[in-house]
Parts: sequence; structure tokens; C-alpha cells
Amino acid sequence: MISCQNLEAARVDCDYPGTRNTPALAKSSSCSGFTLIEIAFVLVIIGVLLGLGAELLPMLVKQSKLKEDRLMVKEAKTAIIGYALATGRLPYASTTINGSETTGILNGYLPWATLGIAGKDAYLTTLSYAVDSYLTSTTSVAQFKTHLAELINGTHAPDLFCDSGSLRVAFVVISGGENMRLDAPNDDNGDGIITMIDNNQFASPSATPTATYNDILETASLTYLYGLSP
Ligand SMILES: [Ca+2]
Ligand SMILES: [Ca+2]
Repeated sequence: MISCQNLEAARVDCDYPGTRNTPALAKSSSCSGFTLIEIAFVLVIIGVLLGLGAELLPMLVKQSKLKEDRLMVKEAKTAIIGYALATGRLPYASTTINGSETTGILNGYLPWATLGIAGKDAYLTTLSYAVDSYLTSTTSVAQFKTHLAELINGTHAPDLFCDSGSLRVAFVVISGGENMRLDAPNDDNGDGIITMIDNNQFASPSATPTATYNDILETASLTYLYGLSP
């Protein structure tokens, strides 16, 4: 171990070889060595910074994943709307994760292969999807718009609702989020997926994550889709 006295002597030798007995000269020197106290101080600072990094990194990764997931669900919504405006109908859901729509199925997995998009979310779980039955069998954009109008004015009863029933929607696309499974109120019977057994009442697209809900949901309201239809 280097004592303070020895270190000071070393510092004097550093700038003025052969002048060990001239401390006054040493004090006015520009010697750039560190004392043990200075080194200890720097080590403490580095330790604190490493500790902060270890705490912040997982949080930043989590936030980044959530942001990526929201973007992927939004992109799926855009693809679904594009499909409707191109074909005059919304696709049925898929009963499996293979992404092909299954005729007659209204709740299940996103028919991502039919849409021509990637079907997994940022957590590598297949997206879920539900659709109003009255918008799946139309054969033109004009008829699709007529059916939207009938759902809006009540001529035909709508199937799907968000936000405790206050929002009538044409479809929902949902990521299970960080826990990789759908939560209530999207999944009512707790099997982690949406089927006809669940009650077609979904969360608000603006629902914030809680201890029991971390799904990411996007939807198109009937009026929004009506406004987009030419
Ligand atoms: Ca979830
Ligand atoms: Ca379910």
C-alpha cells in the first residue's frame, strides 16, 4: 500500500528528480497523479452510475417493447381497414394461429395471412381479432357502407362494443401484451383467447395498463369506418 507520505514524495520526484527535499517546489508543480482519496471518489461515482444503469435498463427495454407493440397493433388495424376498402368486407377471424380466415368465425386470431401481414405482436404472440358479423358478408364497398349505416342507425343490431358498451365498433385487434395472454374484459372466461363464449364487450382502446390488464387494443368505430368509406 502506498502511504500519503510516500505518494507525495513520488509526486515531487515526478516533476523534480533529485529535489526530494524541496516540498515548496512540489506544491507549485503540475504533477497529474491521483491520490488514493481521488481514486476512491471516482470508484464510488462509477459504482453509483452502474447501479443506476442496472435499474434503468430493464425499464427502458420494457418501455421500448410496449411502444413497439402499440405500433404493431396500429399497423394491423390499418391493414384490416385497407382490406375492407379494397374488398368491400371485413375478414372473418382465424380459428388457429396460421392466420387464414375461417368462414363464419367472428372471434379468434387475426387472419394475418389473409391480410398479408405479420401476425405476431412485439412479444411474439399471435394477435387476436373479433368482427361484427354484418360486415363480413358484403360484396362491395357500397354495400359495406350501407351495412355500416344500418348498424349506426339501429336498423340492424351491432355485435361488438368497447369501453363498457359505450363504443360500437366494426372490429377489434388485440395484443395480449407483456403477459402474452388476453385479460378481462377482453377475455371473460379466462382461457386467454377470445371466442364466441366471451361476451363481445371489449376494453377501451385508451385503457391504461393496470396490475391485471396489460392488453393493447385497437379498434375502428362504426362511424369512423363509415366516414372512411367512399
Ligand atoms: Ca394481457
Ligand atoms: Ca375466452
